[in-house]
Amino acid sequence: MFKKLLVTVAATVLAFSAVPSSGQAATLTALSDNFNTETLSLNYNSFANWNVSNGTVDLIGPGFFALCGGTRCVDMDGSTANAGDLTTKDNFAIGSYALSFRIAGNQRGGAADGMVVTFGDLNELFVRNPFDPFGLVQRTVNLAALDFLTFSHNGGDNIGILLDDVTIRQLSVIPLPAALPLYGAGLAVMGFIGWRRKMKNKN
Ligand SMILES: [Ca+2]
Ligand SMILES: [Ca+2]
Ligand SMILES: [Ca+2]
Repeated sequence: MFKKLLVTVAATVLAFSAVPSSGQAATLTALSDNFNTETLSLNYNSFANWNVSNGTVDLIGPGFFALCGGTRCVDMDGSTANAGDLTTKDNFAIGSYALSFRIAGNQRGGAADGMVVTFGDLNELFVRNPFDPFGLVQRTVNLAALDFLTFSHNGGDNIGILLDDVTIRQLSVIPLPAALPLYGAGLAVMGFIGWRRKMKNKN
C-alpha cells in the first residue's frame, strides 16, 4: 500500500516536471502554427503559442475579414491605432534553425506596411505593398543563446501585414558559425585523403 502510494507520488512528480504548467515558458526546438484554431477577434490576445505586447493584433478569417485565402491569419496591426508585437510564449534552444512564414500586404489599401522580424541573428525589416499576395519567406537563423521569435509591426493605422503559417525547425544543435569551421575542416581532411590517394596511385 505504502509502496503503491510512493509510486503514485513519484509518477505525479514526474508528470508535473515533464509538462510545464500553463504560463510557464518552456524551451523548444520546433514550432508550427497556422492560427486556424484561434478565435476570430479584433485586438486578439489569447494565442496558444504567442503573447501580444506593445499594441494589438487582429485574428481574422472567413466570416470576419476574409483576407487570408480561406484560412485564419493575423492582421499584425490591430484595431487600437497601435500595431503590436507577436512573440513566442516559449524560447528556443541554442542551435541553427529553418524559419519560414507567409506574409501578405494588408489587402485593404493605404500605404505600404513594415514589420521587423527578430530571432537569433535575424533582424530583418519586411515591407509589403497593400495588395501584395501571400508569399513564403524562408530564413536560416542562428541562436547563440536562448531566444524568442518576435514579429513587430510598425505604425498603427489598424491595417497591417497579414501573417500565417509560421514554422521553426532546428537544423543543428550547434549554431552555424560554430559548425561551419568544423564542416570546413572535415572537407579539408577529405581533400587531403583524396590527394594522398592520387599521389599513391601515381607512384
Ligand atoms: Ca491560417
Ligand atoms: Ca486591423
Ligand atoms: Ca498600415
